[in-house]
Amino acid sequence: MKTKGALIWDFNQPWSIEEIEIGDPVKDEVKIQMEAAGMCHSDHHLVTGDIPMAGFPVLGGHEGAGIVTEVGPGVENVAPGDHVVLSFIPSCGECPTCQSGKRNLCDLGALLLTGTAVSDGTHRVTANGKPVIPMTLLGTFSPYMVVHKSSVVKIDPSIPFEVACLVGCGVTTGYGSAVRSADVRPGDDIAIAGIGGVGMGALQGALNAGARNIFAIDPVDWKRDQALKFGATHVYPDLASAMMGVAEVTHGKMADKTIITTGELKGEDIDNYLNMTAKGGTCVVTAVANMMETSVTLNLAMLTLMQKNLQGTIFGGGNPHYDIPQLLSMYKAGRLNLDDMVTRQYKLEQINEGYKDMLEGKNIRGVIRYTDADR
Ligand code: CXF
Ligand code: ZN
Repeated sequence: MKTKGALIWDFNQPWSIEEIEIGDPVKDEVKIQMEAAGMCHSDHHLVTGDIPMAGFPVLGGHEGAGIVTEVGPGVENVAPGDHVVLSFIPSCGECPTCQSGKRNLCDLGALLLTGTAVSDGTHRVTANGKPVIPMTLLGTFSPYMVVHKSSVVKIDPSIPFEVACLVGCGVTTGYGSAVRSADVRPGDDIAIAGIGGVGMGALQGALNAGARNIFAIDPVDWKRDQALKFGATHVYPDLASAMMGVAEVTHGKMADKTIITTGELKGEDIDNYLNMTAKGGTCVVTAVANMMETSVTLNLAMLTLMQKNLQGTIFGGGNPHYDIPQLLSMYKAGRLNLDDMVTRQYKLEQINEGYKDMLEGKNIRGVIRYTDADR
């Protein structure tokens, strides 16, 4: 079918809304009418080239929620009419890694940046006959998608789409960074750097896990106010002031766990984050740096002598097929505030405005809300 999508054709160019063609679902594929798509910082990483996809044009978007309209043969996890969230990481449940329990590290993840369909290795999306690379095998910046069943998670239909889409990446990544990767324990002091969709997910994870102090670091005044509203105990505009504040509050112990959820990460910052972390503590690296960056500033002796852990994480170390419905059930039970994380809603045509707002720190999360007028 012909539809439209937000594409980028080269680095550092604006998103361009253009006609695209999406193939019908083949074996193991699901067609979805999209209702909402979250604007995560990682889509902007495609624009800057920090995360390069296999080529151009790229169809953006990896946070989304919608309604299944059609399924190909072999699809049993969802049926037409089901409400679903797209997981930015596929999780097949069958590969050796999934079988070992590491569902966020599914072997299908190898295809994440290639743009070729899991089912048959071809391109499901084209523009003027040219293959289009959908972000993380999805491409939620289009009112319709055809994707592999391993990226599709059925949800409770009573959840509004504009909040449901957040658990396809940001919230689940942040929440899991706290409760799984950092293993926040009751009474822990937690530092979180970067208060966007991921950071606010981490903050809520730390809160629910029983953190004592939550130190939120963000240069934007309004985001620090939001962090306090969501349960942070102390806020700081930058690393230097946070270092002094955390030292004072913890009497020099520092944060048991530090979680880095900034939009951009530099190798030279790592030592500062480890200095903010207590001896025996864990620094969780959730933020994504430029893929070519290999240099890190790190006092190796202190890493050893203070017995610190430096822990990378993707999708919060969780299982999309478990965590997505679980977090939405917590939202429904009033234990997870997703409503206040959706700062603004946009039309697909306003995507560049949405990303400008994100870069200016105006949004915790901006969400594209599709209507019939988009289709
Ligand atoms: C990213 C991680 C790197 C690949 C693209 C998606 N995660 C979420 O924003
Ligand atoms: Zn994301």
